[in-house]
Amino acid sequence: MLHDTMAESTGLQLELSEEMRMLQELARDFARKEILPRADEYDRSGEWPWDIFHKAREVGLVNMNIPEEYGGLGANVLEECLVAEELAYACSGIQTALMLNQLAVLPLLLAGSDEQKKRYFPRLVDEGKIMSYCMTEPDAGSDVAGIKTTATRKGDSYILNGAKTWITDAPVASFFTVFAKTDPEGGHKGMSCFIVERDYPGVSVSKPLEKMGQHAAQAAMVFFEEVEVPASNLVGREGDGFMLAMQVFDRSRPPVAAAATGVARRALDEAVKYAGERTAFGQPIAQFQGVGFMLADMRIRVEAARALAWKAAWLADQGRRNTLEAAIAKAFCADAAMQNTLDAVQVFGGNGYSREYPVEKLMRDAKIYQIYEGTTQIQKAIIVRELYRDARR
Ligand code: CS8
Ligand code: FAD
Repeated sequence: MLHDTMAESTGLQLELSEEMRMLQELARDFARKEILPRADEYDRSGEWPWDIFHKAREVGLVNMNIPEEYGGLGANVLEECLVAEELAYACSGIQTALMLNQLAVLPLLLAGSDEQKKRYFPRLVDEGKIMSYCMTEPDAGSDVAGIKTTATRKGDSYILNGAKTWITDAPVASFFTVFAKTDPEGGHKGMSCFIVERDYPGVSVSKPLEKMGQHAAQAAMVFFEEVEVPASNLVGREGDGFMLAMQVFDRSRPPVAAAATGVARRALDEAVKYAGERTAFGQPIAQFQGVGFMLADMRIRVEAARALAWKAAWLADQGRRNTLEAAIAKAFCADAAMQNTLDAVQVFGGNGYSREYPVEKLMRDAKIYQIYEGTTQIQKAIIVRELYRDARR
């Protein structure tokens, strides 16, 4: 029998509530006033944007998904998307640095105990501390089940040994959510998640890794050498770490897709402005069909990207499984950001290649969307897997 891939079609609610519109406007206003004017400075210095982070904390634009009872906003995934797009429009490096806590706390939100939430959330919200998400290792990125870091039970503790790499915000983090093997032979059921404090003996962090773009979002290696972690820091049940990580990605990929949409939209706006003003052969270059059609394609991508990100988020907020839609959104939005920024550089001609103009930074920043939070190839692998999962049911 032919498998009908539309059988799971779920409908769509596109209207934002009044509260959501206000949140979107707050984020847009903050991005234009506080981030946009500083983006070039942070791109050049590569410093972590503490001052912007604290201002964002004051207006409630960080730690958004932490429940209100712990001082957060209790935001849902769609609300995170609205903010991510606006902040990334101004600078996706600063946006990534600021919103990383919202990825790192997801394991606690999904599987943490009340005691863990009470112990850590106030330190993020009230004290402005940073938490990083430690999955990737030097020898295992796409292959989550292939990580090598171990956590061996010893009395009331676990002893962690291993190395993580490309950990965003690690240079400034006080806490880490760390995935490690509690049963190295256990395959997908041999992994668990832990909260590790930077001050625990045996934890060390490298200096920031040098990278192509998103310079404000520092990333580093994190090392665990005979680190004693109290058993009370196990998040969820032993052996549930792989599935927990997958559930985290279902919620974290839509906001990443939305951030990529913000970059795609910024590239469009810069290109539209420039192509309307720059003249060649006696007319604005936008009037050449070769340029105008590029602008039209960029607009199409922004529109489609946002719709996909929002749909993936909305499904998560309905408590429905969105693995397929999150992967579709992440893959499409990342490619949209990359193509739009490439096209923006093209529209700017020689000036597009200059650091004096904003679009070369956008192009450098955009590339990471095809890599982090699961590469574009991995999103496609998930889409194929989900197609056949549906068919099996
Ligand atoms: O390994 C998985 C994967 O997701 N890899 C990508 C890794 C990744 O995304 N890393 C990102 C690190 S964090 C980061 O980059 C942060 S960047 C900064 C962000 C800034 C934010 C502000 C995989 C490739 C998808 C799967 O691996 P496999 O080992 O091949 O496992 P499978 O066989 O596919 O799955 C095993 C079983 O688990 C079930 N499964 C998988 N996913 C899900 C979800 N929900 C429910 N169940 C799931 N999402 C799957 O169906 C399999 O079940 P079976 O019953 O065994 O068939
Ligand atoms: P690999 O897995 O070695 O992949 C190499 C290439 O092979 C890729 O093109 C990939 O698509 C392809 N490939 C691999 N497997 C398959 C397959 N099955 N099918 C088809 N193609 C495949 N990780 C964290 O845990 N926390 C963070 O905060 C974090 N932040 C990051 C920030 C930056 C700036 C960067 C660069 C990375 C960050 N990462 C983070 C890591 C990121 O998630 C990984 O780099 C990514 O998942 C890819 O893993 P890898 O680099 O090991 O590449």
